[in-house]
Amino acid sequence: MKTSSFMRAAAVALFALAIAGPTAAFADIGDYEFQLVEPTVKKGERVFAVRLLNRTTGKVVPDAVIFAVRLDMAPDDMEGMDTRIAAVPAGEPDVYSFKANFSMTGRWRLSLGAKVQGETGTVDNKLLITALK
Ligand SMILES: [Cu+2]
Repeated sequence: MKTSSFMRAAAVALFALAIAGPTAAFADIGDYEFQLVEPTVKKGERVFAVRLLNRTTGKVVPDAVIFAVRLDMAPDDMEGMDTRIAAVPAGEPDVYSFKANFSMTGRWRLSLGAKVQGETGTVDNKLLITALK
């Protein structure tokens, strides 16, 4: 008797969790993701853009605070080869634009740290940009 009432309580609790899960409206910082507008650039000093997507809603988030940016050639085993990167006014709506000198062709790693309004924690993404000839 005792066991079966416990099992029933557990089943009810699981059922409640199953119901609450998909409908819970809590966004998680892990639901946000930076994406490159263009995955490639031409070698040299270039402006490029990223957007921040909320995967839960499918909407872009234009008002995050990007507090850390680094661009280096770690994907091509040149982690020490980093380049200065500066935020510039966005050329199109809902994106974050940056200017950097891609001094070498190959794969560059863009590391972005950002805070999203109303969310706890930080978005910490790494993106691959390929510099072409
Ligand atoms: Cu390099």
